[in-house]
Amino acid sequence: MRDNAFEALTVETLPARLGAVPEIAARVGGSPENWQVREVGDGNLNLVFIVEGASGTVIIKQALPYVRLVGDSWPLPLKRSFFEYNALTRQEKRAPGTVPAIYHFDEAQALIAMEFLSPHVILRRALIEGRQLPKIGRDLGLFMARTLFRGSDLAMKAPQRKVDLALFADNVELCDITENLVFSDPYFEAPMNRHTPGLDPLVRELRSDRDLKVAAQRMKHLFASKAETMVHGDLHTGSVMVTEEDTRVIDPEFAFYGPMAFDVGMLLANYWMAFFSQRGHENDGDRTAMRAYLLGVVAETWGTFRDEFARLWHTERGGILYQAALYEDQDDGLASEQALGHVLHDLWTDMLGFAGIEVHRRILGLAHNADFEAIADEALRASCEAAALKFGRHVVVNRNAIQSLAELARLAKALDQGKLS
Ligand code: SR1
Ligand code: MG
Repeated sequence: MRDNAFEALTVETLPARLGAVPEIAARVGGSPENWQVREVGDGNLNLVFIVEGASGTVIIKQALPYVRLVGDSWPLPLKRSFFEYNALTRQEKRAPGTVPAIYHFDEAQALIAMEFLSPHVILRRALIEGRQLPKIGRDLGLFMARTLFRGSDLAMKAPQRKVDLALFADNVELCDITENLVFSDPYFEAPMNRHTPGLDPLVRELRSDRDLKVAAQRMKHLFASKAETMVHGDLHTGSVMVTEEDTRVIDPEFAFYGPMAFDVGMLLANYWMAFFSQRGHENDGDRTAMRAYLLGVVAETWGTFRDEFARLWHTERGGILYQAALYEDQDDGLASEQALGHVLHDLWTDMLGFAGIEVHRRILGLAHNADFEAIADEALRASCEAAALKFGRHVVVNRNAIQSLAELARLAKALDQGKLS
């Protein structure tokens, strides 16, 4: 630690190593040898410690030089911590109060000390347990509209945005994970893929589905080339912590300049997957109300996102795009509305495309969702996953023709009830 060369923390070494950092020592309090330290990381990539002392509790997140899920055979640069830190600070400015407070960042140690959120739990866990969180639709819709709009050429000054674009362009390896794991691997027999055995016939069908494979690559093309705003980059329900009253977004290490609709599509896909997994969690009671709640959350999230985006369009459109000089300043408000309509329409179709792909990769690729994985009965799990896969296929292939979320809610219910093959 003296020359500050990277060294992974352990429960045993953490107090001595971080006890000397004033921002951490002051928050935790007491003497470091009395700190209670637990490693609780259950994600795919990093170490996460809860450090408790006489005055308080702090989270220490440290990147490892490899993918934790796979091991040191898959190296991954530590700089992802730098991107996470920079994304968190921008998200806090653009959507205050929606991310954990940051106390300290050590780039060489790839370490971020941040607020311990309590009694928050991971949203995915809460949805698996059947908890209905009343605020997530509104909170996450606002979070996305504010961070995505305010990080784009609709709002930022062009020189500042270009500096940020260049900064996040170096997050090459994490983009590469998404480019392969999300957009390509699910559609062929890639070495790291796995799926529930009962899905074999459907998986063969999907992997030989020409329209689907073309649509998936259309979406990958957009992901790789539409450098529109700073996206979170991994906005699934495992990246959200909740209580009944509070919603916080965590883990933006995949942040980069990409398409706005990527975050929205990924989040909605994870709600839909939570919907399709409910049949597998009915041991402790019927989940009909939970299913209705989840479809309501999809609608509320999208509706809030769209309305807040429109509000920002009317009040904060100070960037180089769709300048007021051409529209409102010439008393041509209708032109501004027409342009907004086009932008929202593109967001809608792109959101649907990204959502369908995200559903597929969580069932066919390397990184699965606990929503389905926690279903012990393999035949039941395959049946839930099959309905989700068919839904994902419909959404991505027909994204230009889908008119409403109500239409998709009807489709989701019919597939879930086995009324469509
Ligand atoms: C190898 S990383 C697999 C997945 O975990 C992260 O949370 C991202 O979703 C990534 O795609
Ligand atoms: Mg993560």
